[in-house]
Amino acid sequence: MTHDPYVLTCRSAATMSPDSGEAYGLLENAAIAVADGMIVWVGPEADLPDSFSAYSRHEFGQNLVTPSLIDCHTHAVHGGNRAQEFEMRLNGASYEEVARAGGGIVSTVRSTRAASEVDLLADALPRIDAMIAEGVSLIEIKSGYGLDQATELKMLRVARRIATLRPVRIQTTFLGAHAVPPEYSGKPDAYIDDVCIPTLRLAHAEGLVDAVDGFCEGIGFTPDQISRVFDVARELGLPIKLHAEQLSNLGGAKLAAYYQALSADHLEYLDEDGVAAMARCGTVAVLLPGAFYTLRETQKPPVSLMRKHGVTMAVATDCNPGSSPTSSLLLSMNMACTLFRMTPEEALAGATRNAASALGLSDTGTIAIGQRADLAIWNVEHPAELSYRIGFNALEKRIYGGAFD
Ligand code: DI6
Ligand code: FE
Repeated sequence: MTHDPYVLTCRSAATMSPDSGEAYGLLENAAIAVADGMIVWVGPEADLPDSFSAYSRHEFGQNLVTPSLIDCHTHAVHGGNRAQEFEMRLNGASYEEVARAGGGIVSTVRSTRAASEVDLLADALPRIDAMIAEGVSLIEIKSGYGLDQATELKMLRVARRIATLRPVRIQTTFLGAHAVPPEYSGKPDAYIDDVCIPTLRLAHAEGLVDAVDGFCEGIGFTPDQISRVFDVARELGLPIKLHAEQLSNLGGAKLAAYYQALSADHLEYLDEDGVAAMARCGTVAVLLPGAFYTLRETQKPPVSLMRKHGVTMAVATDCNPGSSPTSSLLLSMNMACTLFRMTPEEALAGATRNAASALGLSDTGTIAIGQRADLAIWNVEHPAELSYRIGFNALEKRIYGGAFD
C-alpha cells in the first residue's frame, strides 16, 4: 500500500527514543514526515526542512502521538471461554471440583480442538479488534491449546490469517510445550518427543513459526524437557521465549538466558541470579500483570532488581481464557504501574520499544527516521495519562504502515 507522503504535526510526540535525553523522548510541537509507510523525518515543527513543503499536512494540534502499541505476549487464538469456571469458583467451588467439571486449561484444549479454523478465527477477531481499537499494531500470538499436531497447526494458521484480514502485524510463537494433553497424562517426556518436537518441525516447514516458547513450571514442563524443545528451535534457527518463574522458581529464566532467548515472561518468582543472567544475555523481561491480578498472586516480579541489573522490561496482556481474560494493553499498563510499581514511562516503553525487542524486531516501537510509520494519536495531554486511567481508551486515531485507519 502506498500513500501520498505527508507531514503530521501534533502538540507533542512521545518518541520513546532511548537516546533523546528527555523522559518519553518527548518532543513539543512535533512534526513527523511519512513516506512509503516509513518515518522519514521527526523533530520540532519549527525545524522541518523546506524539502518537505510539498508534502500534504495532517494537523493534530491537540494531541499526543506515540509509537503504536505492541502486545508481545498473547494467546489470542483459542476456542471457548472459561466464564463458567470463574463463576463456579466465586460460588465456592474448589479447584478439584472445577477440574472434575472439566474446567481448567484442558477445557480450552477441548474447545480449541473442536473448533473449525473458521470458528477459531471468528472467535479471535473481536479480541484482535479490541486491541487495534487501543492503538495496537503488532500482536504476538501463541499456539499451545492444541497439543496435538493438527490443532497446533490450525492455531498457527489462524494467527497468520488474521494479518490478511486486519491492518495488524502478527508474530506467531509455537507453544507446544504449554501443558501435557490428557492423552499423555503422566507421560510428559513422550509428549515432548512424540508430539511437540515433530509438530514444531512441521509447523516450521510450513512457515508458521516466528519463535518458540514453553511453560517451565511444576504444572508445565521441567527445564530438561524444555531444553529438548529449545535444542530443536536452535537447530531450526528460531528465536526462543519462555514462560518462566510464574508460580515457582525452576530456574527457567537462566535456562532462557543460556539459549540467548528474546524474552522470559511472567517472572514473579525470579531471583537475583536469574535477573543477572537475563541482563548478561540481553533477555527481555515480559511482565504480565493481567495474570498476576486474575490469579490474585501476591509475589511481585522483582522490578527493582531488574532496574538495578539493567534488564529491559516489556508489558503485555497475556490475553488467554484462563489466567488473563483481557485484551486491553492499556489496562495492563495501568496494572503494571499500580501492581508492579513500574513508572508510566516504563509501562509505555514496555508496550512499545521494549515489546519490539521482546519480539526481536527493530523496525518498530519508536518514532525515529527509518522506523515503520506505526503511530497512535491520543486525546491526552501527557503520556503518563495512558497508564493512569483505568479502563479508558483515549485513542483518537491509529496509523498503520503510514495509513490512517
Ligand atoms: N501461563 C498462564 O498463566 C497461562 N498459560 C501459561 O503458560 C494459563 C493458561 C490457561 O489457564 O489457559
Ligand atoms: Fe502466557
